[in-house]
Amino acid sequence: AQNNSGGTPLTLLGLGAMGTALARAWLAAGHPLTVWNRTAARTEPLAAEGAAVAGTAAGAVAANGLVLTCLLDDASVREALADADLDGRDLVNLTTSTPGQARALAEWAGQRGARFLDAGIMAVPRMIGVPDSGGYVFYSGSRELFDAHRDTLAVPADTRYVGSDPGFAALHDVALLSAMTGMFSGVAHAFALLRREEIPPKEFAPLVEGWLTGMAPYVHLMAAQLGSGDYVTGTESNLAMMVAANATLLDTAREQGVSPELLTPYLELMARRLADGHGAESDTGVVDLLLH
Ligand code: FVH
Repeated sequence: AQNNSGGTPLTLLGLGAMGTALARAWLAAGHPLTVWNRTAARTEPLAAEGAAVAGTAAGAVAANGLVLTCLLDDASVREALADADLDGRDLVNLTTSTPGQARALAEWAGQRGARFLDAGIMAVPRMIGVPDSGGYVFYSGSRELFDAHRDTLAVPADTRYVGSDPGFAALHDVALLSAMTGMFSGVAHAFALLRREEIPPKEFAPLVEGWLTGMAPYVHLMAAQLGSGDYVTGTESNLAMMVAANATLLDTAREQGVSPELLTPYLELMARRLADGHGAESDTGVVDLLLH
């Protein structure tokens, strides 16, 4: 049984995997919590743990000044809030969105009299409410709202405020998710290369982890080069060498009967940059090739 005295009361719309983890963290920290979920059965375990259950999203919004949404996507947030009176509310959207969707939602909420923060959760449910799990949440939008509720927002995971532009939390979130997607596409290719050999994936996995961890600090060289516009200084592995080595990556994929489709987009951009006369640079210039 949780102690729900003393904490800021709040409302949470959405009790999926992430919403349920968030709800449990706030209940455990003593925050009176009102919940709503489209499928009512999902509220039952939370009710047993002390949450108040609202029958409608509008009713849940009416219950507390601080309202958080953790729903599937932007469309579900719009649908859930359609009939709610947001006047005087502090609305925090923890749903993964695009920067444009977050900015539009901020404008919509502002027109209805609410202060607004958008958020991007950099954690999976098991990390929520666990100190030092490494999880955190990006926030952007109303600084006043963030400052007023900073302690409450910090209950499920650490907070990082990234600016008054309500699109910036989503932008940081999606940029990190995109980096992760690229990483896992490389990992999938690596496992495929070994798939038909008698090399146990379990033995290879620590090598992948160690190699990626060792290479990760390279992002700081890229950042420094993007900042200075000088893509040569600090370069240890130049594009001319890397493009030559890329042929070996493709030949190995062919030998192992593995499709190169996860690798070729990046390798083609490196080759284009080399063809444009940047052989002495690192591959930082690929960033510029991506801009329309
Ligand atoms: N789970 C994760 O690992 C990631 C970690 C990073 C952040 N994401 C984002 O968090 C949002 C919620 O994710 P989730 O894991 O809770 O997602 P589900 O378990 O699929 O639950 C979805 C909830 O959304 C409700 N819902 C869906 N459509 C509607 C709608 N049209 N109107 C109202 N509610 C809707 C759904 O309700 P129900 O199906 O139970 O009736 C769930 O409550 C998400 O943005 C992730 O990208 C999670």
